[in-house]
Amino acid sequence: MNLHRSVLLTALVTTFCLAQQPVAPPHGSHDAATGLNKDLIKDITPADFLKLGEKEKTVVITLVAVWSGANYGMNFNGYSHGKLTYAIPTGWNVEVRFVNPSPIPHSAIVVERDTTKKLQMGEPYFDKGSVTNPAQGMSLKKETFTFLADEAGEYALACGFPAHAISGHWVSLNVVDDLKVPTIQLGEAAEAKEATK
Ligand SMILES: [Cu+2]
Repeated sequence: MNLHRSVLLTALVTTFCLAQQPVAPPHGSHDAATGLNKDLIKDITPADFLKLGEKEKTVVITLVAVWSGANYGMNFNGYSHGKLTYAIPTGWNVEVRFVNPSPIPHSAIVVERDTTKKLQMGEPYFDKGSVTNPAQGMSLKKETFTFLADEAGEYALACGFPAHAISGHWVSLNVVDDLKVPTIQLGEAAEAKEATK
């Protein structure tokens, strides 16, 4: 190979390599390995998973998809297969702040517990009990929805993206008569903790 060709080849290889570099996002909080936009969750701690709302009989649930790598990212707040349990008194308003910091689409929808065994979640059990388009999912985004938990029963906060719930992408939601304060139980062995402001 003559010098000319060698220099040209080096230049081509260099250009190719530079083209393969990930483009830096404007805020530098984008994790190149996972694609997570950590800006979306930087202020969220486990204390935010359940909080009392400002108004009477309102509660705020923060539900983060891909909180960790658990269950291949198909978790909410780090838990899958119903192993995080929310209990809400019947007749309370529930505000769900759903966040998906990952580029993989996920969503959130309230369904009856048994529905999580299906491939498709269908319509939310309670009126307005899901993000806008749960079957389509959303990535690198957040959306809040509020519903009235007006019927006691065993439900799930599930991912509505096809086949995610059956793969474990759901947590438990119980609507309970005669309960005074909403509670959260992080894991089957843990004690249920009452919501505070
Ligand atoms: Cu999902």
